[in-house]
Amino acid sequence: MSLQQELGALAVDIAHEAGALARRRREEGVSIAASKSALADIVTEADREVENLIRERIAAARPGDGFLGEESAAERGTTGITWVVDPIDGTVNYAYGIPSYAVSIAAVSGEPDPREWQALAGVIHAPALGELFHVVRGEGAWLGGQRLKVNAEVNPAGSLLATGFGYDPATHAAQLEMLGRVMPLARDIRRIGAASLDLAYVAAGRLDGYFERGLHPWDHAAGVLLVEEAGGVAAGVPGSAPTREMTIVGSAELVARLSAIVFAGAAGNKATTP
Ligand code: LIP
Repeated sequence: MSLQQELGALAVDIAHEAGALARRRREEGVSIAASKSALADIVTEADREVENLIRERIAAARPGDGFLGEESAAERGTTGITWVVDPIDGTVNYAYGIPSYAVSIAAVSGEPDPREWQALAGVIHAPALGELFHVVRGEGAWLGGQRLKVNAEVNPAGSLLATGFGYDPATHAAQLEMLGRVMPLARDIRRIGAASLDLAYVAAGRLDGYFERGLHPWDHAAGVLLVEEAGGVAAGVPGSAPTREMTIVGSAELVARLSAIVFAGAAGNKATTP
């Protein structure tokens, strides 16, 4: 078994356990533990409990690996591998009882910086929806046993696009202005509320493309590898990998068209980065 296969198998194993815990806690009732960057940016007790479980399982299986999670302190490792984890992506959906939430776990090599790392394996598990997306670099992207492929067809009706909005209300005007510029490209827009699922759905061809400003590394680490292994392209600002400034994924042709629109407006309109 190669290193990436070992990392992928561990990620899937942990995601099953973490997803079961998240779902159980949801059924028992969810309590908000705190707000973070803005009033709307909540963390639940379950977010923290699930991340602790993931962190403990990884440390037991691979002591020395680094950890970069949404709810706990970052830790640099000694092995060259870092785990990038969003224990419950789609936290607001989770708090409201909307089933579109997911455990997102990725293993990356190199610097724990999305501009520099190489993602080796990942998993996105939506326990309430009964779906587990998994990926190992060089071995394709999968939903269970079904191989995934991004949708590269250009539909005359336009593209089915997903996006999202930051928790900080101060970012909404610029994000809505950007959406207005993108809309002529779209047949419709979806706002699912969990970046990892947006990314997984692009990989699965359920969406043609997805763009969002303000994502954290744990939101996109696993999903970007899924999209790339499904034949898609992931971009940030022109010439960069996805970062907080921008994440755009889809077929190469759609990403080029979306980037041209998204960044044409940015030149004249100093959009605030959340
Ligand atoms: C969320 C993302 C979503 C984005 C939200 C938030 P969280 O992550 O999945 O796409 O629009 O602002 O970043 O906070 O639920 O882990």
